[in-house]
Amino acid sequence: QQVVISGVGVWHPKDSITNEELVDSYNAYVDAFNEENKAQIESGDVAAMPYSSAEFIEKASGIKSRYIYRKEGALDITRMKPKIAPRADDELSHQGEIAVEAAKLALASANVTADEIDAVIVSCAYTQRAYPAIAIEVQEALNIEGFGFDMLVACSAATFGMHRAYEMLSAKNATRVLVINPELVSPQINYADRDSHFIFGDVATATVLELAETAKSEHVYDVLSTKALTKFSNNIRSNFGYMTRAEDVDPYGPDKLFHQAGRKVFKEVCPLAAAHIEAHLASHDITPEGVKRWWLHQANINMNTLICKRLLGRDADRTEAPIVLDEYANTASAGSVIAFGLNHEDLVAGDVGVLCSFGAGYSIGSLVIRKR
Ligand code: CO8
Repeated sequence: QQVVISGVGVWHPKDSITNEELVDSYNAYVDAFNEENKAQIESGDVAAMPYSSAEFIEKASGIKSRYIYRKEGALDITRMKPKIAPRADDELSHQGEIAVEAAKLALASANVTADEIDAVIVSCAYTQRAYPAIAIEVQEALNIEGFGFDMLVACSAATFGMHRAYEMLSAKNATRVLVINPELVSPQINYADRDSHFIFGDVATATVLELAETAKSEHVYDVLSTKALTKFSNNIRSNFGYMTRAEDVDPYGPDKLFHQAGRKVFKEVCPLAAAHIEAHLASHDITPEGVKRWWLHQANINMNTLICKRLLGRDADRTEAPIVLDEYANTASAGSVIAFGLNHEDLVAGDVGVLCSFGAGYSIGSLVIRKR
């Protein structure tokens, strides 16, 4: 029973923010903060905030721009967060809406209709509520019979979601699975923190997995196997959660938003990811040289360069290891799916590729796939 990926969809909001726009807003915020706290800064009681720089951002990360679901508010120095109007219980939620957009694209790519799906997994870094599951809401919106559930695995949510789909299909618990990654991350970004204000963008991706015998699309990929690894680390963390109310702490404090020790993450995750991928390929007697395409997690261009160099002993070119960071930034778990979605149609039968995520948790998830 060969499990395949038969469709992929990438949806992004229409609004985006360039590095220059982001830095202009952040630096204006810094000026206002430093002016307001002038006396305490001079007495040494408060540290002056430093400026951010568009050149630093591009050099350190490869990011030039990012999409944002609601641009209004995010660059307003009196607000520093997007302004998202709440929706009533009987309206489609924001995250449900972007999940449906990506799902429709993936269904079209797989050449199937929603009534041919019988399981929905919504897997991403955050869900906007605990219940009812966003997946069940999407299931209802698309009129899908069967079952759905949500999963959270931060950066590896998309690959781990595909892993679960692979297992459900192998176990015959489902016949066609829709895995959706509505990465609506902008509400969790601390736009007043220069270390992280530039990192993330909003996007939604989706994939369709099924058995080879039912696949109808033009581009079908056999999933040779899946491999996962997790190792606990506090180096990427958000303490936002339902306990906040009972803890009587500031629900908007910086520790409630995304924060990280970026250097440590870089140093620790790169070797882990390279070793993981090498071992996964070796289990199929495939060497890195035998891989036609690397759809890697998109957190930082220098991480991808280093990981490819470790694997190949040389630099990978942009065709072999596509980078989408310049346009999309880090989109949590969706990065490797965007890279795959935008860069796979030229592969020919027999070409092998690796989809791999790595990041918060730490978590690493890979799929070795081969064009049918
Ligand atoms: N502008 C100017 N200077 C800056 C800025 C800035 N914006 N930011 C930092 N600097 C300064 C620093 O203060 C430092 O100054 P000094 O040398 O005086 O101390 C100097 O620049 C160098 O700083 P770093 O050493 O931190 O710079 P790096 O070259 O390491 O780059 C990165 C920083 C880009 C953060 C890099 O370390 C990195 O990308 N690391 C890997 C991070 C990573 O993979 N993170 C995973 C993210 S988690 C994820 O993908 C999903 C999580 C869930 C989603 C959350 C959504 C909100």
